[in-house]
Amino acid sequence: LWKLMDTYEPNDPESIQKSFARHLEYSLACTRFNFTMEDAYRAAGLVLRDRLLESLNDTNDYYRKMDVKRGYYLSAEYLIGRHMQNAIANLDLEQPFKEAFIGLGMELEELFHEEADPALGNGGLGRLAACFLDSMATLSLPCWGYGIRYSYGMFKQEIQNGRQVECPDFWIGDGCPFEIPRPDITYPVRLYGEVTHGEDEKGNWCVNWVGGEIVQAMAYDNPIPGFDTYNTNNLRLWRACPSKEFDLDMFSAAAYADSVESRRKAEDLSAVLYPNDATYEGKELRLRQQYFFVSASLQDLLRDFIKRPNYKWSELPEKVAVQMNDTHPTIAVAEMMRLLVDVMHVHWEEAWDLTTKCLNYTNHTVMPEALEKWPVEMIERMLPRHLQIIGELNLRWIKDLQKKYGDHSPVISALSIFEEGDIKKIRMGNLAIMGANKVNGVAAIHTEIIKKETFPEFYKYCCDIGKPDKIVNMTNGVTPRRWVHCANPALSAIFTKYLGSHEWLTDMTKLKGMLKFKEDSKLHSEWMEMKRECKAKLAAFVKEKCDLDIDQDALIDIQIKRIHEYKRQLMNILYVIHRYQELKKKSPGEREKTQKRVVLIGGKAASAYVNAKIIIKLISNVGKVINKDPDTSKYLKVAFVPNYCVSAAQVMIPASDISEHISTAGTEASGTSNMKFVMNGGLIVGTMDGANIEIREECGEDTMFIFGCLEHQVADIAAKAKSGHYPIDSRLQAVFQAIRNGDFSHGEPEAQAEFCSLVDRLCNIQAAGTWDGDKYLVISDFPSFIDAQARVDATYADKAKWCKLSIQAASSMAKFSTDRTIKEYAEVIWGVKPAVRPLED
Ligand code: DL6
Repeated sequence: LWKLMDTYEPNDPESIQKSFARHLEYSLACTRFNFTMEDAYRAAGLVLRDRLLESLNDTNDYYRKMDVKRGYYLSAEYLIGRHMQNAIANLDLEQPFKEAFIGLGMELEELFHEEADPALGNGGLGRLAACFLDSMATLSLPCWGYGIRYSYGMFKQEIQNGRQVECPDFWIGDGCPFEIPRPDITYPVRLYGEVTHGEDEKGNWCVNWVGGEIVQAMAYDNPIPGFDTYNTNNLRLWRACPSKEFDLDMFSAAAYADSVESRRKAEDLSAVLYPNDATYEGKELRLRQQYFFVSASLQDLLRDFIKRPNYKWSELPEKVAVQMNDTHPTIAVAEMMRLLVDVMHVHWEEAWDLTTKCLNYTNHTVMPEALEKWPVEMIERMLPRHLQIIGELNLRWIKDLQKKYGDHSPVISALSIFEEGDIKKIRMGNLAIMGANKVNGVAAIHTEIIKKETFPEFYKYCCDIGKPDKIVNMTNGVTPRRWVHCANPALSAIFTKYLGSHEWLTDMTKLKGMLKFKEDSKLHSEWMEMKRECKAKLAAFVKEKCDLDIDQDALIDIQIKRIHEYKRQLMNILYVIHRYQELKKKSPGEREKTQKRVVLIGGKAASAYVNAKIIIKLISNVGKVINKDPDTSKYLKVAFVPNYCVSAAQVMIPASDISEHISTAGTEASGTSNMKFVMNGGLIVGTMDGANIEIREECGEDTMFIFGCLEHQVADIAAKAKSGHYPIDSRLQAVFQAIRNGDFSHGEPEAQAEFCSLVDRLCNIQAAGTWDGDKYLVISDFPSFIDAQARVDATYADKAKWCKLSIQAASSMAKFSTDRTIKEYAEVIWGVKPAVRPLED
């Protein structure tokens, strides 16, 4: 068999063509003479899959042979984006694939556009997980991702009459050519039922969780190839299937239909991604999803562990490290205990020792509403054994704390896993920090906030037991393969040309070598040409999506991210209105002298987030007025770009001159699009928040237009806002007035009422005694935001200076490659080492 298989050359264009023709005919049942572009994409996907599968299998064999320690990333979300272009680049198949398809009369680019954009995540957290997978593979680390194969990913956003409409995204439609269904890898996952006590077959006392319903988790593997390595890792996603056993007695009974219905319901478990990010929904289905994928993943990794020859439980932490991505998978603490104690019969104390050495937890947000809490009653019904385990763990935890701090210390109620109240709840954040070996934040400022505000009592406890480094910082990053090389081939070519090799793609410190050319006029003209090329692509994209013509010579100003009040898209659009008002005041001659700008804003709002949806409507309506005004439209355009997603980002980011990262100081944990923009030579208008701070440190103060209050000033300003001593800048007053006058309402009474409600809220007009005012300090930061934008215009006027800053910033981004981030996770948290697969294996 081996000899037969060995007859094709993975990177020979002719082999690629033959394999393409074979897949067209025999896998897809098309003919060579009659197929669509979509068929061609699928067949090309299968050609690629063959190569990926080989590499995945060989890599797994190698990891097994070397008996390496493995890392497992547990995440409810992976915002993967399109796979084909990235996989071709990472497998170093760009040239042969190009040649092969040109030979067949097709452009590879066209095939890429046929691919669905898998959006199995909401935003930053899910996209980070996808970048992490790319870096794990590139660093040849034996690490896998585990998650859920949602049939419906993040909704598709349509904009109808300026408003967001959510449409289902059935991304797997006719199947995804890259994934590998594994009907041979399934695990039962029990839900509900009851706990009984009894004796096992050896007569030992044991606990049995029985009854309820059993769902099968079936694996779907998604190979993740590394760049410049022969290693290919795996993203294993679980799909919920009905339990295999079918109760034959029911065939004749009336309950038959019910039985079929309940089997169908099992499939609903992995049907849909919850479209919320900074808040969570206490919905039972969501907890079921979380437990479902956590249980399957832990069963899978433990099965792999016990397959190792002569395994000993005491060696588990030497062989396994697990990362829990936010609170979503943190039921893993209790499930790991259940599997070790109830199923593997490890003693409780040893099981706890192993659990706390293997598991780690990342916090991704300072928004307290995102730290999940589940009603005890719900856990009791759905996971009765887990409630017992959590109860026992909490008892021991509290005893330990009482010994340290006395019986009635407030530390105890703060750190207890249970929250008292009308509805008693389980705090998943507390369960995670108690059960984790390391807890990390995602940017320096965020990690300090975790210590100071999110988990202050826990940090104190860590210090008191002499382990302050239980909380560590792991500043986020992004993969330069997708976000520079694939998204911006022209820039990638410049770097490779000036640096003499593409080594920078795996070692971004090499980009420092560009700094000596930052004033070189030849590089300047190539750099500007690169930006022009990107802007031309953007212009075509905006025309298609928004039916708007944009001036490619204008300054391109972009804000793309989830719509949220703390991210302050509202402040951005208020500024656009202000700019419009200033333009209107000018004479035609004066207007000629102003900097032309195109402002693009995009992002999805959680479907139940009313204010975020009103902000989208306001942006759309402002666009309708400004873009049509003959006095100003030459100088200022604004559009809301619908359905922001990974593939849209790949077009928009490379074209930006500036991008907006303007969250209130202390609210954005890190941000990662800020990194993508700067890597592509865009400069940032930003607050001293999240990773902006570290980007500024790396790139130089002159490359960033910083404004707004600092994190330590926020509390005082908010107190003033609450008390009513909160002056409003006259320029902002004028903007509010225009909104109140209905200048952007298009005579729609509903929009008028909604826009006024936004303004009233900022102005602190309160409803029935509750303060729900300018929580995110838009009013306070607005004047300095105007100043920052003026500095942008002035700097942009000097093209050589701008170009120099752009080169300087893009060349100083080494720290923000996920290769650096993942290396730190591997060294500091996981203790996982690279296992580089040699080719002959
Ligand atoms: O860590 C990745 C990313 C950060 O860059 C963003 O600042 C943060 O908002 C985001 N968090 C989420 C949802 N959080 N929760 N839960 O996406 O994580």
